[in-house]
Amino acid sequence: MAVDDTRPELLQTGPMMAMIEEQLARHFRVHRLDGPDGEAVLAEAGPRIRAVATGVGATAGTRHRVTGALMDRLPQLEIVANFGVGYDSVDAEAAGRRGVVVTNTPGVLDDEVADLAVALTLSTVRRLPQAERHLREGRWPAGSFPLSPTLRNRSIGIVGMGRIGRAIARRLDGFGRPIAYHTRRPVPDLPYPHFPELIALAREVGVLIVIVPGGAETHHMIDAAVLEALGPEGVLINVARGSVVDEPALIRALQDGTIAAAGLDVFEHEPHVPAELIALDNVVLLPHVASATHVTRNAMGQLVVDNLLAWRDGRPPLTPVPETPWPPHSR
Ligand code: A2R
Repeated sequence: MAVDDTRPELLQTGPMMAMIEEQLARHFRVHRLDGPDGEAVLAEAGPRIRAVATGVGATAGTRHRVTGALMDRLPQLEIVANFGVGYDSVDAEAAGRRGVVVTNTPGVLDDEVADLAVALTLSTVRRLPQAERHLREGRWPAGSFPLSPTLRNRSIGIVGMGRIGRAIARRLDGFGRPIAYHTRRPVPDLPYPHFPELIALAREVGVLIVIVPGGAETHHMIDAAVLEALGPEGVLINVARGSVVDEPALIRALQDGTIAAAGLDVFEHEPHVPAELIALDNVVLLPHVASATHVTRNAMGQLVVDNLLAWRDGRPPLTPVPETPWPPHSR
């Protein structure tokens, strides 16, 4: 390290967008955990690392998760900047105990993810990809595409009513269908009925849209019993995290008609999608693209960098997660 290089040392856990990597390289001395010998990087630079940039989210292998064990190797660590609003690949509780602040990228992707959630809902209920395949495969001259289910006779349940859940509800308001939701605590001043029990909401609605954070609290909250309650006309939409849905139970429910259909942007073991799901005709499958537009991913990337620069300049991080509020003495 050059003697006059005072840039803070930063650990990058995996590949990030070019616009992030360029700025990190300008403002920090970057060490890569995903290089040929991450262990050697940790052993050599770990004691000097003060910041981590991470963003592989749900697709992370265990190696790239920011665990308490990794933080133990980084005794000078002060900040973990996560790309994505979901930060289930960072142990935020462990960070909080060590006085490390974790930041994520909330807000800048709400509308994009909500747009996608609505598109996926309509695609799944109206079977739009299947209809397109009918046309592309030249089957139209031989017969019209079969009539589809509809949103017209359904109420919609939203599981999670945070920033993104509310953006979804605002859009669906325009569809003229009843909306209800499940969270642990009711949201004040919201016009929709709150269901404290998820299973009761599932029983009530024809579409269940899942938009809660991943992690231990929500692991497999959509299980066989919830799917059973959703029923044979029911449609499940998951734009949250794959871990929230018991995927084998969902596959069985789709195969045996326990529910009608599912639209999934996320999976338990991304980027691996079970062959049983791909074989089904009553699913719409997307490769985790809800926030994946140039505009929104750039906004998310800039927020990662801006959080790190704020910390470097001694200003408060812009978007600390609730487990690590700022300033630290408010914890
Ligand atoms: O339960 P509450 O009252 O904290 O409401 C939050 C809800 N939520 C849950 N609902 C039921 N059971 C749980 N165990 C549970 N844990 C959290 O999820 C709140 O209504 C919502 C989360 O809202 P935000 O923190 O504003 O998150 P945002 O920005 O809407 O994103 C949600 C997730 C991300 O974490 C990514 O994994 C995914 O969407 O893309």
